[in-house]
Amino acid sequence: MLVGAAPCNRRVSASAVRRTCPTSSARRSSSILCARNVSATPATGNPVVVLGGGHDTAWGSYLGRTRCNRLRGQRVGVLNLDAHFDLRQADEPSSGTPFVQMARADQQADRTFDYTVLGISEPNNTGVLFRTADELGVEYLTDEQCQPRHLEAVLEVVDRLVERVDAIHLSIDLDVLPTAVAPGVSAPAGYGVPLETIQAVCHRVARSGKLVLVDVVELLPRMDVDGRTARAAARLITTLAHDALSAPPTGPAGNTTGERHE
Ligand SMILES: [Mn+2]
Repeated sequence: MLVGAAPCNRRVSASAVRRTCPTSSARRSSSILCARNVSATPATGNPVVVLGGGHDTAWGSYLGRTRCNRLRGQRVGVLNLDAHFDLRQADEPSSGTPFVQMARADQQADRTFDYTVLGISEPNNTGVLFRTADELGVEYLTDEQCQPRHLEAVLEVVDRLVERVDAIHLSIDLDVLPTAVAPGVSAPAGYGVPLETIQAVCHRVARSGKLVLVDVVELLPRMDVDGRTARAAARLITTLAHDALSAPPTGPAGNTTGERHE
């Protein structure tokens, strides 16, 4: 199932976009709408794909999945493919805060916050963000550590996550990809993680049978070149849908039907 969120339609400086787009009230209503749609889906066990919008979309996804009966009592791991931690401590929610919001909410609800990020760009995350990540026990690899020559090590991180959780919430921020592949984002990457690595990670997660929720965020169509960012996103979604629906059933969190959906 596909769920859409409010599109990001302005481009100023990268940091400003991440703070201001969309507006706070639009962001709140978008999160509520997204949460309703995600929580209302279903018992089929097939993963829900949420299209952003800014990365604040992930907070709506979180609200939805934490209200979903099928996931009650399940340990859900968050895997974020992103150049940024998005762990900014701020009073106002934004595209820079969704994962710290999840950490706080999990703590309040006595749930484990299990957060892994692949593709961190060291120059684009502050020292405070690295400290916050360490305090929260976040596992991460930098963009340099995610180059295809290190693929085995990257997939080991993914396998460890798959092993310790019941279900996976995958969040894909398209700014994790190199600018040449994904120019249509609010904060294009100067270095980036090649599509080859991201595609391999998507295969591995989807084939685990534990994928329940996917966000694909930060697409900025106005700045895209020949639709290449949208095409890369579409390819990843196709991979995830195909592999997840072909994966063997894994129990209550995963694809319980075991059916192949074309
Ligand atoms: Mn992000």
